[in-house]
Amino acid sequence: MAIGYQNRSRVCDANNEIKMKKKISLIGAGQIGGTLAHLIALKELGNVVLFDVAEGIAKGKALDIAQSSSVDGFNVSLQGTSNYEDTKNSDVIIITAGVPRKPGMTRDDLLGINLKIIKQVADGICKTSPNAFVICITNPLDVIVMALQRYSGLKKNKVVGMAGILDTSRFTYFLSKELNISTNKIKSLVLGGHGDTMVAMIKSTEVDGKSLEDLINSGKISKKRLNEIILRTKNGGAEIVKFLEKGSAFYAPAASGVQMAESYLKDQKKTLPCAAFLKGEYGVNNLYAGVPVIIGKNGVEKIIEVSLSDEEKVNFNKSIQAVKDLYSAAVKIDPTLGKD
Ligand code: TXD
Repeated sequence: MAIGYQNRSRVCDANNEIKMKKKISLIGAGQIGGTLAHLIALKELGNVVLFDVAEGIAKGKALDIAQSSSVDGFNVSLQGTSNYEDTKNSDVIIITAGVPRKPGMTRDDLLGINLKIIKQVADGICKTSPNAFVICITNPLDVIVMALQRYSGLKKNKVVGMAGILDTSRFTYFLSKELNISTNKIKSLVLGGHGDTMVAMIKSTEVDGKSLEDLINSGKISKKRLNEIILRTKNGGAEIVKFLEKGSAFYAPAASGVQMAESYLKDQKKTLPCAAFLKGEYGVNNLYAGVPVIIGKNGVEKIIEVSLSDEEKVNFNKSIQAVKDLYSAAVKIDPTLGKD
């Protein structure tokens, strides 16, 4: 009798534990969405609802990950669906719905298709989860996250784009290989638009406490080699698309999205490079672009203005212009995006 009672109370505890957990809805259950679900489950960040128009993909991946819970010992619920009602009252929503690039396609080529998709997603989440922290990953990122905020009407500090963490992580990784040093000894930032004009902030990059400029002056790395690394970072996505042939990068993008969600859910107040809404910071108004932000329980809590060298200012402004140009193309596709 006692054993039965103990088992029953353990089951009740486990169920109550699940009920207490945050709710994270993933809109898009593809390569990144499935990886997000797995990482969130392993970290027990919250209960997962995997949403996709291809309902079978969402249900299959949710069930597959759930079946690994006894192996890895996590206790979260996972559900697959194609019904937005199931995503109701989410604490965090991470959006990857859209089509990825094919070899030879630029991120911008995805604009027309993914703009239509993000409108559907915005309609689906704005009423059911008005207070969620929404992380957008779908490309072309800076314009899609701005369209998402416009279409959904959700608060600007609760709608943010993931790209800078990924770009910075790629730059950091390439630098660590070049200098034969662990990535955790490197502090760097890649800002601006998530495209060919992204800007690696050399001035604010530190390697083992030393500035990159010091390393160049002491011959540890040549300017030419550094420029090659910056170019490889800009082409980081295309390099993987070329290898995969079908689909694009998904492990590092998913890990980057989870870092943002965790900083929000645990109020970690991490400073992370993300696509955030600028209201005059960096001289930019009324546009989403990649800048360092503090993410805590209130969403994007502060935009950090780092000092830029003259060259970085020129390159950052070029990147902002590229985002503005692409947003104008989005407004041509859907004029409602032009209204404040
Ligand atoms: O740093 C970044 N932000 C980028 C973003 C890094 C890598 C990939 N980047 C972009 O993320 C990529 O160019 C795509 O636009 C998205 C998602 O990439 P992923 O590799 O996950 O694409 P998949 O595997 O094709 O998954 C997309 C899913 C797929 O299962 C579709 O059925 C689903 O999106 N989909 C939808 N879900 C919900 N609602 C609608 N309308 C919809 N349309 C498609």
